[in-house]
Amino acid sequence: MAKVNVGVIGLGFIGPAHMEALRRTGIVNVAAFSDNNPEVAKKSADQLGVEKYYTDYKELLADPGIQAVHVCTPNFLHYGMVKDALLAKKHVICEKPLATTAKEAAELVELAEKQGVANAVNFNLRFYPLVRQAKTLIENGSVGRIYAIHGSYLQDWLYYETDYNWRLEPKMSGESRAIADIGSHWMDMIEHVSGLRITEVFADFSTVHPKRKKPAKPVETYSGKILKPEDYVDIEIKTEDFATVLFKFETGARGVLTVSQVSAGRKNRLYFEIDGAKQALAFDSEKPNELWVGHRDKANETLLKDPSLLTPEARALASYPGGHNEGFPDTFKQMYKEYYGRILEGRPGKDVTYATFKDGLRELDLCDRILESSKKSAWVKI
Ligand code: SOE
Repeated sequence: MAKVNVGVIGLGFIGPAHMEALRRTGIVNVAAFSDNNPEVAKKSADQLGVEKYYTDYKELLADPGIQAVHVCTPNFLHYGMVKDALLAKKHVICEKPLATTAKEAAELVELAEKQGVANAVNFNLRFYPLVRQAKTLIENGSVGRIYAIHGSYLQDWLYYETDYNWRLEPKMSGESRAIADIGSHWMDMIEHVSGLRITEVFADFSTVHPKRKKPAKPVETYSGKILKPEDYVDIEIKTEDFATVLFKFETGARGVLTVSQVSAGRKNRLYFEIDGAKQALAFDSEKPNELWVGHRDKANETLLKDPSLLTPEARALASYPGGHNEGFPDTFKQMYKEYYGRILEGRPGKDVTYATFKDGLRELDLCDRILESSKKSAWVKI
């Protein structure tokens, strides 16, 4: 069976997650990876069972056997690497954000269209089966007119002032942090699910730790090391740990989002609730195999992920029978099945539900306006 030869650029914590999911699609050959740290590259080649690896991503892009690449490096490297990959006529999946500025993202959207290659931004959370169930219930009229959309995305991995990561440094991550890093997932998901476009935002940011202690040694995301007090240096922090955003949608519906990376006990919890004229829907990524359905005139319901009970569109994203839970890693697999399936069908990027570079640009535009609103403390139109 034909397979697409794929290369992954940048390992860290998310690169291997991409590689594992790619292998589970059954239609991709993870042919190579690159990481600029020779020790990491050598150790990873053995651990991940990938024979061919590079320490310069440009050599991977020059490999004629590589048809598609995933960019999984820190945010500030995305623009240059994606541009080089597009110029090499590779299909590209880029971890969010597409770039650190909307201007750079717009250039990549145009170049990807010119090159005629498949392009995606890794908003993988769209691919939970019950998120797709919510989307199709709204599309088929079961929810009715949407009054309001509210929710949150809460984490605690930056809870202490000694928690440190490259995402805290605007030069590497961009001017917004919590909103751009995880608020973007929530906004992408609710525009995708509801079909409504955000038209105005009012944002309030809070930097809970205006000073953080940066370890003198490099620390991988999510794998903090026990260091001694003298191993830290003080760094001034200006990006947001916590944010609330009010939304107006094109139909007059309203919304509100809370984003936090300092909420103890919430490890990586995305939650939304959509209030409709006929019923309400709620999704909680800590319980991704359940969809809550709220009613005024009868008992509320909890739909468990069971393909036989799902709409055809949602059923397509469930690989296991009812009661066999699917979660975060499966969302990558389902996204890549669609992305690479279209390539093998000879119609890259056609009839897709994954987030394209255009959607990646949308998120950067929204984040820029939210940042502007937080500075002005005023409503800002999109
Ligand atoms: C850190 O906040 C992070 O790894 C994000 O960068 C990812 O996009 C999110 O899926 C999980 O948390």
